[in-house]
Amino acid sequence: MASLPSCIFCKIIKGEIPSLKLFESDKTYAFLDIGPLSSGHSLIIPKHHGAKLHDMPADQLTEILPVAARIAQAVGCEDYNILQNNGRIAHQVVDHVHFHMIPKPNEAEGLGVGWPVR
Ligand code: DGP
Repeated sequence: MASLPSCIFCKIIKGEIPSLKLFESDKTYAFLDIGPLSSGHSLIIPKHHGAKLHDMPADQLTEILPVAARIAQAVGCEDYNILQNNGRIAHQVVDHVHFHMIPKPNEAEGLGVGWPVR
């Protein structure tokens, strides 16, 4: 499985940086975002390192959305955004493909708050 030693998310996958893990399989890892936009804000990532979505082999992405949906269910949220940024202009900060699952617990935290996301 491709891994980049200098990548912060590869370090999280390997346990070199601590994270609040929500799910792990042979090709997928999910954990709580360090700067949550709402309670339960999670990141779902392929273990295979790729900076942008088009760098990723399709077979490394098959679990991402099912895992995101399972986490949303597990935290009891019906309304949520799935967000995936590619490139600086698109607000990508960490160059390891990741999908945000951002719960929207009530109308007061609607799309007007924190949107577009970093
Ligand atoms: P993006 O802008 O899409 O690249 O979002 C990167 C997200 O990664 C951002 O919401 C904060 C999160 N993040 C960055 N470093 C860490 C870390 O060390 N631990 C955790 N849990 N999240 C991190």
